Amino acid sequence: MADATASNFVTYELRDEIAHIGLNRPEKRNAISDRFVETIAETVARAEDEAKAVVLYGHGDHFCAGLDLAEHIKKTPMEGVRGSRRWHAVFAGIEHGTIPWISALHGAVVGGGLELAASTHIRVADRSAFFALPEGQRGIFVGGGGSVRVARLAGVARMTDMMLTGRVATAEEAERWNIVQYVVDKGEARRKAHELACAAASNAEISNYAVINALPRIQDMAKEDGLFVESFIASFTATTPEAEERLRAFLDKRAARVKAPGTS
Ligand code: 1HE
Repeated sequence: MADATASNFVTYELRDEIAHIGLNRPEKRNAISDRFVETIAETVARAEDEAKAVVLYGHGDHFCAGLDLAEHIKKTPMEGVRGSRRWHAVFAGIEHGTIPWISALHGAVVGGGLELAASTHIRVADRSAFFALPEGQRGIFVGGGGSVRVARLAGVARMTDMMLTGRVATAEEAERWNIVQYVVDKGEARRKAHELACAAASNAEISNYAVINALPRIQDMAKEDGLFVESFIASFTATTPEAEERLRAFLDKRAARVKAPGTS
């Protein structure tokens, strides 16, 4: 059953070992305040304890309108730095945790909402989703990791265009720009995200950990360093008892084969 946290900013529900985490401030379009960030942090910790994967979605008509601008208006420069560093820490707990996160996006995926989505590992958008970085229009800059994560997904040129001109991308454009990996019909994003989360949750935990932690780090390494690290991770994962059992299951014809698309 859905279970709202103390502050009600986030709902939490465990389905088939998949945590469904809902941003729950629809009257403010799920804009993220300081308390809201702390609630997300608590929920990240709970999911890490209980779930094998997470689906992150927004209640109401939008995924997330980003930073709570009403709260931000009164901040000193140092409060702004601390706030941004806190977002970094909480979002890093998602990106570099131990389980995969799939975001299900609809409506506005804007500013800090896009930064939050960028810290998840797979993004599914329905056709109502739209993507923007209106920080320049608000007189501010990305502070939730966007200059690192969104720039790595979409490229600096796309991000610069979005930030300088206020360009708003459709779900289809966001897929072409590598911001999202799947586009589905309106209302279908959470169902698709759950299906993907179940697929990811059926992998060996250590492989998932390696995928979500090693790939982004290796991408930042020099080629030879990346290859060196890859060998160690490959050898470590392949020599676990779970890998031995999974490899044996395949050879004994007890495990599913890879199927060509469109075949059953
Ligand atoms: C908010 C916020 C918010 C809505 N902070 N209160 N983000 C933005 O610049 C996006 C600002 N929001 C919008 O452009 C629109 O609200 C939406 C396109 C997301 C949705 O439009 P709509 O017509 O459905 O809703 P609305 O009527 O604009 O907003 C409903 C209420 O939510 C309204 O409050 P009310 O008291 O008048 O009912 C809005 O003020 C409130 N609301 N968005 C506070 N963001 C770590 S750095 C990250 C930097 C950023 O994220 S910058 C981008 C901020």
